[in-house]
Amino acid sequence: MLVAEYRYNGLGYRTGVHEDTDTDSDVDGSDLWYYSAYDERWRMVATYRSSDTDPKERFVHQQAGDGGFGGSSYIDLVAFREKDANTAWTSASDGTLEERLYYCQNQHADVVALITAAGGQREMDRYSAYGVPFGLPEGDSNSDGLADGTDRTIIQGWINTSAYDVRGDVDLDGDVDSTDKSAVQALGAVTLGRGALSASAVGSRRGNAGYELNTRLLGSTSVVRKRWFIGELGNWMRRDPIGYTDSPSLFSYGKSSPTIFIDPSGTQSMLPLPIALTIDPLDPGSTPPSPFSDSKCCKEKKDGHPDPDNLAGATICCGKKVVTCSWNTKSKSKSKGAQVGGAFVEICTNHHESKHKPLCLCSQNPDDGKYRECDHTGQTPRERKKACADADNAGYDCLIGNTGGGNKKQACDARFGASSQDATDCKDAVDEAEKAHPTHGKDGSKCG
Ligand SMILES: [Ca+2]
Ligand SMILES: [Ca+2]
Ligand SMILES: [Ca+2]
Ligand SMILES: [Ca+2]
Repeated sequence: MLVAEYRYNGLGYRTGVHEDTDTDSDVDGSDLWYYSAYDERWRMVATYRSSDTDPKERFVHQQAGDGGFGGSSYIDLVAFREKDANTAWTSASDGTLEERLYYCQNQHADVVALITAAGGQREMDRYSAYGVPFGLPEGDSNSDGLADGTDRTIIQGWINTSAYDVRGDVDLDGDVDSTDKSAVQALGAVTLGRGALSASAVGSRRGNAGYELNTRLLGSTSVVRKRWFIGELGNWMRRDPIGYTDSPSLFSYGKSSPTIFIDPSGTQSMLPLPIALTIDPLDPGSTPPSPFSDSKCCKEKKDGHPDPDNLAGATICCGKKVVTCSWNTKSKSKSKGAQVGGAFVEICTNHHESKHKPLCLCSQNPDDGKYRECDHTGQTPRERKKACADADNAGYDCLIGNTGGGNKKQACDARFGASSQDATDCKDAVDEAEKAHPTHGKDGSKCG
């Protein structure tokens, strides 16, 4: 007996789906074919029923960058879906897509909530590590996967005590009241829970990492471009078509670290874009530095330095981007004065590094494709010396300016009061700043 059949185009896009739409437990001539339309990035943008001329649904994806038409968003971030909701899914499209649902995806790109055009909740989902969904229907106030009488009793309790719980606030207007309860009541009983992504009335199919789930098949199988993925097994359904590039195991998913990696191509693990920008994948619980990429490059630079405590700043290549780093010089004392001293050293370090910045070039190494350390390629040695001297002078001018001019040590006394702790810390900070640039001479003679 035929359970389902599919059609693909020459590029491997799944274009046709033939499943048991009349629910008589077979797939035959009385079941409808549905056809998918794709954009140039292999994203499904519309579904057509049979030979209808109008779609039953269409999707708009996030396109961050370049005026809203760029490729900076993760490929499977859905902004919203519009659906022909006033006719049954199996009826011909009437050409008007009256229902819009907004898709909310977490930092792993899993679809975790659907929001109506009016701003209310529709349903939520959570996922196992390998993407088996746990559907939470609208009004499921105890998160057991069922929306039923028990939930309405709970919601009535919240109403009685003026308690707030977002699971009961189905219209998301900031309260739990009789309007919310009536909305839930009108839906009747809905059962989702483990393995069930979406209520039939909602009909969402986008699940973990935004993949398209085959919701009519048993289990959690997703169509992920080059391959199908089986959530319950945590494996791909077939070998990696590009071989061992991604992993020594041809069936394993996301380098066996599915909470970190995703694989929208079906051939190559990757970090979801928001994670790549905000979270250290090797320490996902850490507080994201801001801005991540710059501070990460600066941290690596400092960690890799033979004497990191004496490094006040640097101008480096972060990929192909030039980044100016400054590290508050190590304060010997924890007193307030040391912090003041450290802070102005940091400001002056920035003055110094900002002189380097426009002259720094980041060229790509043709051998390994990596970007070389910032250099002043293209400048003559004389020009390079002058640039270094300018940078050093900018730093020293800044320090002297901040300490009142003249002798830096005396200036610290003048600024903070002779023999005060603040003045001592200020002098320490100046000493540390000088030590931080042991290879820089004021005339640029030692500049590299
Ligand atoms: Ca059938
Ligand atoms: Ca309609
Ligand atoms: Ca419930
Ligand atoms: Ca409400």
